[in-house]
Amino acid sequence: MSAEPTETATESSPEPRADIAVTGLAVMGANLARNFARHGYVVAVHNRSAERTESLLAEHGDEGEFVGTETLAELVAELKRPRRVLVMVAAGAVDAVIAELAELLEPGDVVIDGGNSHYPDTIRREQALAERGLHFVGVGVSGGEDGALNGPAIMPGGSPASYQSLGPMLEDIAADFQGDPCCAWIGPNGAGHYVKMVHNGIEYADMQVIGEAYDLMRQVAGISPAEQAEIFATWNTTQLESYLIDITAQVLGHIDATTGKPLVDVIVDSAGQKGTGRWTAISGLDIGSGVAAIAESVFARTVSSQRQVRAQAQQLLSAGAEPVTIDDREAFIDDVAQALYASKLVSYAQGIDMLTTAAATYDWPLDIGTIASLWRNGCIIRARLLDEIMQAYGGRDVTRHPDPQNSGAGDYPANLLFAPKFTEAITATLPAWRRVVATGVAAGVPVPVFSSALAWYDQMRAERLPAALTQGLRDYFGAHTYQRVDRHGSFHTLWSQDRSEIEH
Ligand code: NBP
Repeated sequence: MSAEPTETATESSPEPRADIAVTGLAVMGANLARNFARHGYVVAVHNRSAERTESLLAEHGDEGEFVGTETLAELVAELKRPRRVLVMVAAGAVDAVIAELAELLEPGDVVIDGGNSHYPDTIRREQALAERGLHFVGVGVSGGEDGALNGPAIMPGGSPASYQSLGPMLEDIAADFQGDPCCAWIGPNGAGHYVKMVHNGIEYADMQVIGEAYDLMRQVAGISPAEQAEIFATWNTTQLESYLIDITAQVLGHIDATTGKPLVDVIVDSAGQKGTGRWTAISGLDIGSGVAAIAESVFARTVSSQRQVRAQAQQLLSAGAEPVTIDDREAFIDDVAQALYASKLVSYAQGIDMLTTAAATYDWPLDIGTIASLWRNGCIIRARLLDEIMQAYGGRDVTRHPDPQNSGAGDYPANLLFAPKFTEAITATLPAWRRVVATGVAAGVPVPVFSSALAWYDQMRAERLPAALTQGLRDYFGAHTYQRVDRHGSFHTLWSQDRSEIEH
């Protein structure tokens, strides 16, 4: 769209003319505002401190039509009806900003929270605003700074009615994959933020398994970061092809200008986290979905950040491991690639299990095929695999909203690994996957997610689990009862008496 002069609030036109407003102009808000403007929308912008508004207008005002404002009241006054206000402020400020906006808006208007809010907050906020006749849309946005500007993956929750008004705009600014926008209505209230949270949980696991592959190749086979940059670049032409594998090649190949060492060697080995991985693990426990590999990847970051106690452990705790030698380097590299792929598949299988379990828990009509389609581009976990997952779950159909209480039925595989393509794919990795985990254990190189994913796989396929013994123990100390394989009912053994069995 042609550049037009920007205006300040004091010069604003009498008729509201902005299509959308953005408040909160830090990196994400400013880039989303620019993205809307570049797509021809008139964008009213506001930030608590005016400097950010001024610099957005000064540096990027020619990219489209912006209307700068200094207060939320001015911002709202610039908007055409129904008013749509995108809130992109830090998590702690969301409630206060929404409360102020709610006083300024009218029934039918739409408040959009595009930050990484926790889904219970989104459920609460949606309910509170609905009571005032306002639509509240919790939107998951993935793709970081670059995605926000050039096309993120967008996961909107909220009412279907709000999507009618807002959806086309979001689809315009989203990334696309072969013509499909990476944006579709996810489900009511907190569904969009929930799906974004699970996306982030998978992202944690994805990054951790990449780290474990790197660490094994480095520590066991002595493969340098520069050599690994080549290996990861090659992997990016295989079934592992993904954004994260691509940028791994770039980070590993980068040399620190100050020291001349690989950059990865001068970065402190303590990983940060902002909470979405932790929320994913907690939600998995809350709703009863076994997301052990995802949770393990969150714990791996936590352990990495315990630097003081790690320093002590390095002094006090030995490996007790024999040196492991790798006779066939190429075969080892190939094994690691297989283990990486298998662990990644398990992470996705666990993430999808969370979605189907959450659908039933919160009564959200989540469509896995469509959700996978949104993750094919724009977001951090974009990967070749996502297109295949989408196909395994019936392809993309934005009109399909499965019965939340029965979303494992019909054409859906009850687990990702039950889709024939993935059953076959994971089966092919098994010998290599087991060798790699065994090598890590033997060498004392930690592989928490490779091994957790394999343990999950073996638990799922096991004919008998030691849970039977657990139940026996629970009955012994707590009279918790157990069920029998040969009869219906609940039973208790009178452990402290004659050890006869009674039925409860
Ligand atoms: P930040 O999360 O860093 O928040 C900064 C913004 O919040 C500024 O506009 C700031 O205004 C505003 N703000 C604060 Br702090 N306190 C406020 C208050 N009391 N009232 C009004 N405004 C207030 O911004 P971000 O990194 O752009 O992220 C925005 C959201 O998007 C977050 O929820 C984040 O988790 C999410 N997200 C970020 C990424 C990413 O890659 N960064 C990706 C996906 C999602 P000020 O300028 O006056 O201080």
